[in-house]
This record gives sequence, C-alpha cells and structure tokens, in this order.
Amino acid sequence: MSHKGNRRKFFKESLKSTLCLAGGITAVSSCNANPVISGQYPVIVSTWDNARANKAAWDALALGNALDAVEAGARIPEADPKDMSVGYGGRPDRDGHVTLDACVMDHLGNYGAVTYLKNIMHPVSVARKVMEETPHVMLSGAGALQFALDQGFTTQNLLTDEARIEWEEWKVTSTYEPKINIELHDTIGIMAIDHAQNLSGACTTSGLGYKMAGRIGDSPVVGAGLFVDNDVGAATATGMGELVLKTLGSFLIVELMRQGATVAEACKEAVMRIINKQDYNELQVGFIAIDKQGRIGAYAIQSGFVYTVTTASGTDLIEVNSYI
Ligand code: SD4
Repeated sequence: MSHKGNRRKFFKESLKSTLCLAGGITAVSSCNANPVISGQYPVIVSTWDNARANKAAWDALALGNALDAVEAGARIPEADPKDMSVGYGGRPDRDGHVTLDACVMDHLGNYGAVTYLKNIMHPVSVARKVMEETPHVMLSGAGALQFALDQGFTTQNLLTDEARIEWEEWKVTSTYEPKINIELHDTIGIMAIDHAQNLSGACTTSGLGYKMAGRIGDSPVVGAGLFVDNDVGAATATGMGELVLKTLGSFLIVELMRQGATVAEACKEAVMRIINKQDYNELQVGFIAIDKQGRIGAYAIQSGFVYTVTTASGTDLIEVNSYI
C-alpha cells in the first residue's frame, strides 16, 4: 500500500475516536475526555502524527526551556527508521544519498541551520550547535559535516534497507523526473511555549523523496519552513518546499499575526498566497502556527494534513481544514 494509502487506513482504523477536525477557522477542538484547550501554555505542537516527539519535548520542558523541548522532540523522528521523511530511514535523493536539512530558532531570534548534511542522524542538534557555537546561521554539505564531526557527532549510514529497496523500485518505474506529490511528505516542524512563555521552533527533514542531488527545501530556511518571533508567535510548514520558499509562508504567518490576524486566518492566508500565485496542482503544503498565548491554527492545500498538540491536559491529533 502506498504511503498515502497507509495514512488513510491509519486514520480510518486507529484514529476514529480521537481525530478531530479543526484549525481552519478557530481554536483546536478535541474529542478526548480531557480535551486539549487551545490558548494555554506550556504547549508543544508539531506537524503530522508526532505524539512521541511531543512526549519527548514535553518531558524536556520539565528540566529545560522551549529550545530544549523542540530539539528533543525533533530528535525522535530523526532516529526513527520508520519515518521515511526525516533523518535515519529518510528517502534518498535520486542518486541514493540521504541528505538532511534542519533548523532551530529560539525566543531571542537566534537561528541555526544545516543543509545537505549527510551521514549524521541528528541534524537538528547540529543546527543548534551552528546557532550557539558559530558566528554563522547556516552551514551546508561538506562544511556542515566537518563542523558536526568537530562538535563530536559521529557518522553512520542513514539509508535503511527499506528506503533503499523502495528507491530501487522507484528507479525502475520512474522517468527520473518524479512527480512530487502529496504522498512523500512527513517532515516534522515542532514549536513550543515553555513555562516562561518563551517560544522556540525546530524543523527537520530528509526533504522530498528522490529529489535532485543538491536540492534544498524550505525546512532549513528561516521564514520559509520555520519562523519564531517571541513577541508574536511561531509558524512552521510541511509539504512541497519550493512552494513555501517562493512565498515565505512561515514569516508571512507571523507577520500577519503581528498585524492582528488570528492564527487560523494567518495560516489560511499563507495557503491562499500559494493558491493565487503558484501552480499547486496535486501538491501539498500545510502550515501550523501558534501565538504567544498558545492559540493554535493550521491550514493546508490538500486534505489529510494533521498536527499533534500537547498541553498539561494531554495530547490530541487534529485534522486540518484545507482548500481542496
Ligand atoms: C521539503 N518541506 O524539503 C520539505 C518536505 C516535507 O513532509 O515537508 N515533507 O520540501
């Protein structure tokens, strides 16, 4: 069954009781006995079904701040070979290389990123090191790898047998110009508000499956895959990075919120910017955002996008309203 097919089946069979429709217009709704109420903090919110990541992030909040939380959360799918869009087990590029993009942004407006990083399982942690240990904000490719090694990270093969077999099958049937569709998206963007009401975010991905060698997506680019402004809120994106890069959706969402839009209105406007100006046919982009008070909103081009929210009340998986 395709990835999308799996996702649909998953929704139908295991989430019937907890999946809720929300995010397009107002606050988070919930079907749980102890509903997560939008507009409270501490809070963790992440793209897709990332309950385990949220749990790690939540636990990290007990001892640390929002930055510690989002890093801890992002490391979960990075190490999970079953998540084929992030870190270890991620789908390779057309040449069979797993190349990773990641970034972090904190409440002070500091930002760090790595792009085209190979053989390092936790690019989000390297991105944090770039932010904290260098005068730069972004390191790429061989330089990023060298920096990671200097910082004590170790290399390993990130291409799992499952991803390699799938890639080999893809090579047989593909024209080597893969249509980038909604089935190959699962990147984690994760945002947190800590006990001190400070915000941070992280985004990490192996990018589009079977991308051209050297391709960088939106996920590590500030304002595209992630943006945090501690006075206003934060936003993150998943889906077709080229569309997000051309419209700088995460920055747009935070700026619209600064001007008075609700989180949901701002996310919808970022999607509409793509709809009105780009060729989005059959492509997916989803945004989630959170404001300083912990109110959450989301919107996507296509149906099927979900996000995970965790507060002291528990964790909910929320289905997002979409244009199509
Ligand atoms: C990218 N936005 O590299 C990422 C891919 C993604 O879920 O979100 N996958 O374009």
